[in-house]
Amino acid sequence: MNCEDGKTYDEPGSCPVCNMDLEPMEIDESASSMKYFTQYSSKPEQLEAGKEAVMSFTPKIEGDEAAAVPLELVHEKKMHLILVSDDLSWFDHIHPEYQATGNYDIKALAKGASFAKGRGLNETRFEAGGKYWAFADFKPSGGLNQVNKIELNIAGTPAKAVKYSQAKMISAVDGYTLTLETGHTGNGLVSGVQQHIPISIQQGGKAVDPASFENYLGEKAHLVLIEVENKEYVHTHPSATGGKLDVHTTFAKPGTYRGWLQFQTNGVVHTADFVVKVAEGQHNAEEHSDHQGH
Ligand SMILES: [Cu+2]
Repeated sequence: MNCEDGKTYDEPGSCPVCNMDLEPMEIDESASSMKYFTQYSSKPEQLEAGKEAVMSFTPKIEGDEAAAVPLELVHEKKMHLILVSDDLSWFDHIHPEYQATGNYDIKALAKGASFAKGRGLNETRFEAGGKYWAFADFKPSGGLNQVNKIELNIAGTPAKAVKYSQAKMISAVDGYTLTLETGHTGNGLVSGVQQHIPISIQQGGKAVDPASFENYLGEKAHLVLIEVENKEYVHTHPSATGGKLDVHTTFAKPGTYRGWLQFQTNGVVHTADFVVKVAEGQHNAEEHSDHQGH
């Protein structure tokens, strides 16, 4: 089953909190049984902080590596690439550009070089050395959505690692204050069961209805969550309902997740960041409807 945000759920029905219907998925059986991976290469081979490079990501089929893998447009792009530093203090969401050679390329810019057109869609910059992760998010034609995690090692002086232990449910960005409201579930977020997180938005002390947001890549908002230890990845699209954003997602594993919510107003993309704690769930769907506090 999947909900309109494209996330998959084990059970049919609707969300017990906001009653959003979960729709059955249409999948091409042969394409969905294939195993995909993303081949990665770069020029130069060793990336270096603050130095220019071209990085190539190529979707491949396991056992049939020579085959071309056509991708479907998902949220206006064929491939979404999430880049994070290993400590998850740094985040970028860009869109590799298709090349005639079959790979999808991004450019790492040199220190001081300016991004094309304010912020190039396929450009990033590694300011510090160290370990990074790339998540290539794409959907082969007729197949299931894929997320391939690729480790990147950047030469150069590393930044001081940030440790995330405390939850951060309120985020201020560009004059907006966003609050993740998980109080209604009583005991916070748990793994293994679909969770509903309403997000309220304020600007200058007044509530802002996310329905007024411009569409950014076909959605009112995009939320990426990555677990700090195992780098478990969740990409979801909150819907704008009743003056708030509604996140519906299932965390496969418990842990501490960093979250980045992106939305657009007046032509500018804003990124609000969060830290979310997810406790080990009982894998019991009944728990979700428990509105009792402690
Ligand atoms: Cu994207």
